[in-house]
Amino acid sequence: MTPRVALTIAGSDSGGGAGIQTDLVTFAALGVHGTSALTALTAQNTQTVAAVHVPPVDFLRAQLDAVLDDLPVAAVKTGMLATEPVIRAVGNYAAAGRLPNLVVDPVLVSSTGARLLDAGAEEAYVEALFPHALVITPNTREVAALLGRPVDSIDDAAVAAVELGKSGPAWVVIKGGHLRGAGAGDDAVDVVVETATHDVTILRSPRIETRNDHGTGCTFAAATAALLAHGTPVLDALRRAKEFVHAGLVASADWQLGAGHGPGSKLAAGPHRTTVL
Ligand code: PXL
Repeated sequence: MTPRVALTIAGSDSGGGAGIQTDLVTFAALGVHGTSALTALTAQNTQTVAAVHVPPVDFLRAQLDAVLDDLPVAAVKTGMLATEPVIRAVGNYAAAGRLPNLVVDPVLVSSTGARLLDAGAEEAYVEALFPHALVITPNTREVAALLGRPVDSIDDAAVAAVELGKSGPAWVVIKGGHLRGAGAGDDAVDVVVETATHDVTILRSPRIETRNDHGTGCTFAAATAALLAHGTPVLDALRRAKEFVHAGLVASADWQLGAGHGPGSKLAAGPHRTTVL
């Protein structure tokens, strides 16, 4: 049997909590062969991002060509894109139709608060990448940066999702993990809007109190891409991706790794626990 193939275009997190490392583990846990194109390398642990190195954009293109010219990539996830030229380069591949089932996680800051994107590059996302995305998955802080206003409630998120949909993605998911109260209660609430219909779906899972939340956004987007690579319809893929993240957070809630935001598990759910085919 030939495995389905997914591609992550993202940065390396040396601490293994987020980024490429998380994406590849998530792909494997969901029964997908993982390929990768590295946009940036971070020197990072659970407490801090000490340094960032961005290889030349030509080298990113070489990685993308090597993967896409040879392997049957069925879904793609983008994570940390670091600079405006990187966002625009990836946008060109998407515009050429080379990045199928594209899930864009517009990573702006790490959970430790370090900026992972050049100032001003938000505009490049809206102009060059969102128009070609099947799904975009900003969190509320990223939406605030993209739209220039805060998102404080589920209603705010639904309105913001419709607005972001105007830039072109077929689906907008606003991850409301940081929303407290305001209809969220004790749940971690995500707001999903299908751009064509404006249909709103609320995804809920019980909030897990843990400091091991590093990389949950990456895991959600990577799991969505893996499930799309299996041919799962978008809304099902999003629901199962959220369950996958939740199962990981439960499994690793008490882990003692590092002194800061520890990584969450990506192996608590997988083909043996969730039906993906
Ligand atoms: O969680 C966002 C993220 C994505 N990619 C890389 C990261 C982080 C957060 O730290 O380091 C490489």
